[in-house]
Amino acid sequence: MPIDTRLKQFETTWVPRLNAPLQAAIDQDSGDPRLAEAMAYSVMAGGKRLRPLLTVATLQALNVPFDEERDWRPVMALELLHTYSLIHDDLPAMDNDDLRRGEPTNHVKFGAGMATLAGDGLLTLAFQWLTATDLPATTQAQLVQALAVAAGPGGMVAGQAKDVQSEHVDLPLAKLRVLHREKTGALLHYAVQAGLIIGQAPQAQWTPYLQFADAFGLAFQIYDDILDVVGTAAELGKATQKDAGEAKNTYPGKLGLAEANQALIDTIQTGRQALAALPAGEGCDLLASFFSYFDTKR
Ligand code: GRG
Repeated sequence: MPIDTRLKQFETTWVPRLNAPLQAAIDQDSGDPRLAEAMAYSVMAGGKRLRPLLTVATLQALNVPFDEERDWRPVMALELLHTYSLIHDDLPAMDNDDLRRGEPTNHVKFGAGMATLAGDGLLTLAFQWLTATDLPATTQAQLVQALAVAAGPGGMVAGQAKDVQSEHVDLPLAKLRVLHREKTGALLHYAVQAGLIIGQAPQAQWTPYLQFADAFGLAFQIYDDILDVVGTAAELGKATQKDAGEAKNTYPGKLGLAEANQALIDTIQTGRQALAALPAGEGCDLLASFFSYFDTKR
């Protein structure tokens, strides 16, 4: 099966299944209707669910069946946390964006105070959901620890702090890499790690999965930067070197568009090589299919 078909089939099956209980679960766990509305507004706004999909795919690669009752909340916790990061990133005090996924941002709709609280609520609820499960207590503790490391001041928040400080600074590529790894890569790393923890895979088996996750995270960042420079995927062929040069703290800004594209291709190759260490089969092919998110045909 072509890898993009495999990914599309996986999304068609799993995105509706992961989404179905969300609204009711957020309502049930919120003590204030307006807060619940603000939280659900962004969670239900049409995100790709990339991170929980990676967790479910990792469980499939481990041949661990998904138990709705036990696994849904811990798996979706990461989507709550990801949504918090987007809401806070859009706030007037940060990027001050009016639109996200083509709709008014949370603070435009609910005001900056309520948007801040919606983000706070989602961040906290994520950790509640990691422990709202019959998984063993040690597994729950591992999930809490790993997500705190990925999302906190040693991970995503550190990346965001570097981003805030570098607005008018031309970063060298090595520093840009660290910023991206923390800001975006850490949560994608955790998405796969969560599958390994929930699936209770022995740590001796983790390395190729996490190498795949880190290659995927880096490819995601390079691709996001390329799209930032060239606009939509349909316009990829039309971007010029001048466009790339104007976007300073991006991979195309540092490397030029052609070299950034080559770095994307090389990174995908590294991720595929990591997966080659896993037992061949459906699960392994499914993880590889995630690379079809990136259009490298330029
Ligand atoms: C505010 C602490 C704090 C952190 C914010 C993740 C982040 C840090 C900011 C988002 C800025 C941004 C656009 C980063 C690029 C990578 C990224 C996270 C893109 C959005 O992820 P997708 O494509 O989004 O998975 P959807 O909309 O599908 O959920």
